[in-house]
Amino acid sequence: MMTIYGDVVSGNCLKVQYVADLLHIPYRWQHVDVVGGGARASDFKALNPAGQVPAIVFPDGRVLSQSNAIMRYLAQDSPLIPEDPWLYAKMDEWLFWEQYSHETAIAVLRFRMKFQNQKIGERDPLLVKKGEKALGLMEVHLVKQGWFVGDVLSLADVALYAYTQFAPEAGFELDAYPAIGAWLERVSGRII
Ligand SMILES: N[C@@H](CCC(=O)N[C@@H](CS)C(=O)NCC(=O)O)C(=O)O
Repeated sequence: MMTIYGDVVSGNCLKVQYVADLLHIPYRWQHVDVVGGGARASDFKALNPAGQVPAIVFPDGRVLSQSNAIMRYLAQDSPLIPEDPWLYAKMDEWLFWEQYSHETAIAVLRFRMKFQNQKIGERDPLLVKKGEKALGLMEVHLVKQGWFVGDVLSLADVALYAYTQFAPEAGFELDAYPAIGAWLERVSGRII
């Protein structure tokens, strides 16, 4: 059985948990205390030199990190990855966008507010702008279609759900994004 090293406070770790649960892949969960610096401890860095969770370890000792790489590996040949090459590429488009334009703003602001007691008025304005831009782009897309790729739940939805669900903890009012609100409910109905 594989072991997921992670912390449920981390959206990146939740992505891996959601996919494993959705696909009924058995796993052992090994808690790593992210806020307490557990991912930087030398025993964990011996597994993942990047010092970040999530990471998964297979029974034969192979280790894989990076949430989206893990999701793609676990979900291969499953309905969470489109068979059509174009839709597959569009899914990847969202996954790469999520890592650079979405996760880096919303997750960072949330971490500072939730775990480092940063107040809403102290948020980095550039990150606020980046987060608003990301949510705005998602809203425009979701007004037109119910899921990010094609007409079914895919890894693009799982990846984007992970931190969008926590956007209010990063100081973003989701009332301003009704299509995102409806999509969050649709996704949570499938993965929780
Ligand atoms: N791009 C990576 C980001 C991983 C990441 O930033 N992990 C955070 C938790 S969400 C972490 O382990 N931080 C530990 C630290 O900075 O000490 C992924 O998607 O897995």
